[in-house]
Amino acid sequence: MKLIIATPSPYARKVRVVLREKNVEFEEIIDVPWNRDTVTKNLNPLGKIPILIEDGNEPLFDSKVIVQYLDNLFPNPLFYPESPIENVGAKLVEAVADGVSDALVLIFLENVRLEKLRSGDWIDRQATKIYQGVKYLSSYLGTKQFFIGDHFTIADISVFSCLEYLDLRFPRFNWKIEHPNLKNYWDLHKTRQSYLETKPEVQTIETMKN
Ligand SMILES: N[C@@H](CCC(=O)N[C@@H](CS)C(=O)NCC(=O)O)C(=O)O
Repeated sequence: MKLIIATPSPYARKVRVVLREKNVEFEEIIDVPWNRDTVTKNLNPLGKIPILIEDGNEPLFDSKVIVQYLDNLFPNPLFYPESPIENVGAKLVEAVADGVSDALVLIFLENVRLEKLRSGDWIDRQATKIYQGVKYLSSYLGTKQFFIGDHFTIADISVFSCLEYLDLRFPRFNWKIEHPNLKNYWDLHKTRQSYLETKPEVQTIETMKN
């Protein structure tokens, strides 16, 4: 099994963490999906990582699709809970965390454009999604140790990936001060081995000319 990733990507990180937690052997292939020579365009019509490659199978893409497939293939431990209430809760938290990451990516890309082409209104619009999304996550968590019930699910992995990506791309938002319960949660989980092994690392990408 091979997983195509980008080192800063919060979406790729979700899958990288899940594969480690499930003890699945796999090879990580690092790509830069924004560059002209990316391998993604031949494997995913949307040109995005993560992409899971298995001999004899079609490439799989989208972190949610890949993690659900991995849960079916290697159900121990399960990251999408079986109980309908917990299952939908985990997906809702994942949707918000991924949505915050989407807004962070859009701000990052806007800032890669030539300065005269950048839109402050667009950046502000995305920033609002980030502030509101993190506020929602903070209130969903409350004083719990895990987002869903008392176990580690895709909700936790998505939020953790999103928060550390936020530190990388949007450090002006100090969520640790703004939402102390998220800071406590982050402190509690930050030494998890699968997190330590997948910390986001910046990549250099080609500048967009227009
Ligand atoms: N919904 C997708 C999002 C994946 C995504 O946006 N990946 C980014 C990297 S962080 C990408 O490859 N972007 C390249 C592009 O949009 O051209 C998922 O969960 O996998």
